[in-house]
This record gives sequence, C-alpha cells and structure tokens, in this order.
Amino acid sequence: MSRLIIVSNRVSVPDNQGAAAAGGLAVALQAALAERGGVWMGWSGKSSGDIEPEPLVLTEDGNITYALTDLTQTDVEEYYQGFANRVLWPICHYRLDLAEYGRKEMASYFRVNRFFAHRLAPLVEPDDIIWVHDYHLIPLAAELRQMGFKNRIGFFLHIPWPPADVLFTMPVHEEIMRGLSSYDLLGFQTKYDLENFAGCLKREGMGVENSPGHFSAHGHNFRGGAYSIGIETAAFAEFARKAAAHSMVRKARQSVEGRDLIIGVDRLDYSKGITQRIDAFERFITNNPAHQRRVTYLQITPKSRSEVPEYEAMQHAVAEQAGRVNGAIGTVDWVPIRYINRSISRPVLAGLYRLAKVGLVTPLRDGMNLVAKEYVAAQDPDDPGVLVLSRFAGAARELRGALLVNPYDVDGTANALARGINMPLEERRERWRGMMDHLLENDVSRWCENFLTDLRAE
Ligand code: ADQ
Repeated sequence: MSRLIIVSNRVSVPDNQGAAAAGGLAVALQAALAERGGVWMGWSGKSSGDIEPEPLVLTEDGNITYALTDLTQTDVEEYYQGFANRVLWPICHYRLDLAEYGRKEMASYFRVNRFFAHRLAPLVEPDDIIWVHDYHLIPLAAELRQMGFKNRIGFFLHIPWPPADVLFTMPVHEEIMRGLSSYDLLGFQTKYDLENFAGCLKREGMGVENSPGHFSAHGHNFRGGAYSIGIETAAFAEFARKAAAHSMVRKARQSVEGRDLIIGVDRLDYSKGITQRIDAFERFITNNPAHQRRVTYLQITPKSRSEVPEYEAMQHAVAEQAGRVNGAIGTVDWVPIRYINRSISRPVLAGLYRLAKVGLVTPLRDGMNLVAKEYVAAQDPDDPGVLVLSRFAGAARELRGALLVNPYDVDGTANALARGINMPLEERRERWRGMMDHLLENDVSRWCENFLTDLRAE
C-alpha cells in the first residue's frame, strides 16, 4: 500500500499522552496515516517574524512523521488572514459583500503555496499519494506538478463551493480554477458543490465534463466527487452515554432542572447564522409565552479568527444582542440565553448535547456542519432530542429526520423551535433512529476510506 502524505494549513500533532489534539477529523486522518505510514505537513501556527522560516521541524510518532513549518509575519497576515480568510472564506460562503481583495494578499497566497511545495518536495517519494486539505492550499498540486511530481494528488474542500456568478467576482478565479484542475481527484462535501464546480468550469470554456464526475481542463484529466464528511459516531455516542457522571455535566443538568434546554455550538463565525438564531429564539418566546421561564438557550461559541476585523466586530455584535434579548424577555428568576465564549472538551460537549431537548444548528451556509451530526450521535435512544437544522448546511442533505429551516426566515425557525420542543416521544424516536443509523454507517473512517480508494484508482 502506498505511503500517504497529508497536507493541511494546520496539523493536529498528538500531545505527550498520544491523544489526538482535536476531534474526529484529526483522529481519522491519523488512523489513515498509521495504517499506511506517512507524513502530515502544515503550518505550525507560529510566525518567524520578518526572517525566513527555519527548515521543517520533523516529529516522529510510530510510522507517522509530523512536518511543521513557521511562516513569516507578512505571510501570516497576507496568505492566511488576508486571502484565505478574507477572500476565499467569504466567497465560498456566498458573502461577496465581505470579500476584501488586495493584490499583495493574492500574490502572497500563491507564493506561500509555492513555499509549501518546496518544503514538502524533499519528503515526497515516487509512490506516495498526496492528500491536500481545504481552501488554503488550492494551488499546491499545480506547484508540485511544475516541479515534476507525477504522484497521485487529491484535494478535499471542507467548505462549500459557490456557483460561477459568485466565484467569478474574485479577480483570480481563473488561477484558482486552474489550481483545482491540477489534482487527480477533487472531493466536495455535497453533490451541489460538485455541480457548482462543474458549472464554473463550463461557464467560460475552461474545461469540460466528459462524463459525470470526469473532467478535462487546462490539459489535465481528473475526477470530482461528493464525499460527505462524517464524525466518529460510535465513540461520540459512548462519550455521551458516560457523560452524566462528569461533574460539569451534572452541574449543567442541575442548573436547568425543570426547564427544557436548547443548545447551539459554533465557532464565532458570520457563516453560522448566530444573530439570526438569537432573533428566532426571541421570536419563539414572544410567540409562545407559555414557554417563558420554561426554556434555557445555551449558546457555546469559542472566539475564532479574532485578528480578522469582521470577526472582531461580530464578537461585540453577538454579545450585545444576547444581552439585549436577555434584558427584553428575561425575568428576575430567569436568564433566557446563556452565552459562553469558550472551548469545551469533547466528553463534556457530548454530555451537554445529550441534555438538550433541541439542537439548534442554523448556519447561513456551511460545507457540512459536524455539530449537527454530533448532536444526533449524543442523544439518548430512549428519549432523543430534536435537531433543527438549516437547509443550507451540507448535513441537511443527509439528516432527513431533522426539522429543516431557512435561517433567514426568523418566523419559520421560531415555529420549528416550538415544534421541536413540543414533539411527541414516538416521533422523536423515529426521526432520530433513521439519522443515527445513517451516521453509524457513514462515519469519518468510511469517508476517509472512500476518498483514498478513489484517489488510488487510476
Ligand atoms: P467548522 O466551520 O469549524 O468546520 P463544524 O463542522 O461545525 O464547523 O465543526 C466544528 C467542530 O468544532 C465540531 O467538531 C465542534 O464540536 C467543535 N466545536 C465547536 N464549538 C466548540 C466548543 N465551544 N468547544 C469545543 N469544540 C467545539 C469546517 C467547515 C464545515 C465542515 C468541517 C469539516 O466549515 O462545514 O463540516 O470543516 O469538514
């Protein structure tokens, strides 16, 4: 079996105890690397200031090598905060209004990808297969090809891919499309993202789809497919089963005794629809006064990308809004919204999901949304909660037992909340069972295996 090289902007290096630093995705990629032996390369998260970064730092763990590089401060600001997070992220989430184009940032994006390719090159052997992750590194395969590498190279995009009319507002869209065309296999979260990509390719005659999922563009033949990412379903369900014993979960349970809990868990990001969700919660209470003092809405939202101005502004906006709504509908003995800006360990998170009667997941646009899947996996089979899910999350294509909502429609979301809170047990069980069976069958290991099998196939 060929060795595997994974490249992503950030790398999950296991800690001293050998535990994976993060959630399901890191665990699945580490398992895939351990099975075949391999390398995981990416940015250390550190800046080298204004001097050229040192050579790669290699850490061996069994048959996996972690290879990390620093970036200069200029590269961090222009490639990462600039082009990746202020152009590609908003454009791929259909937010043309938030994209900030700058020539320096665009140039830096391509320069850092060339730098990554040159740092990676000495580690690559002829039989290795290379799997590149996410929007930070689209041009990487083109750079490796230019250096003469003939390896199988695949790319998986974790975020949505927009339609041509949205993508083409970006000045360097042709170079980005050319970059994608240099891979052997392109993986998207859903078939809608794949269709959007095919549409972009065809629109200006950049390429053709010879048969479904088989493309030719810029002199290269490649494939594209939908590979919906999953979670480590069984392990997460196990966390949730055991979580009741955890002191933090016990305290949370006691503090909502006699009330129904609604939970929202998201990075603080404008794509997640947090302000619209708070509006919907307020509307739900206003329209259903019988639920006043009977529900608590817990929103857990770690800060993210605070150095990017749009995110900093959002931190203030959401905190203010939560405070305003608490002031407007709260009573002397009831705080309707508990708003928390911190990271929670996975076992505790699983326990909190299980306590909640409704999981409220309402992104305005999301590649997949793993929170929706985690909420379902964490439920008690005898008394499961209800998932209220945005139709604009990739997960909505799979989780048919959810109550699907349009997050821009505040009244519609408020109505779904009411329906979720009042749903009879039989209906909850039936909806949940179908979703859970799907998640057990299509977990993150299956996703990984499906992608790598297709990438290996000529
Ligand atoms: P994200 O935009 O980060 O991921 P999501 O898929 O929901 O969104 O994953 C977030 C992860 O962070 C979940 O595993 C969640 O449990 C965890 N998390 C969130 N808040 C937390 C908190 N307070 N404490 C601890 N953990 C927390 C991107 C794309 C998604 C795509 C994923 C994977 O934007 O669309 O589903 O990658 O491909």
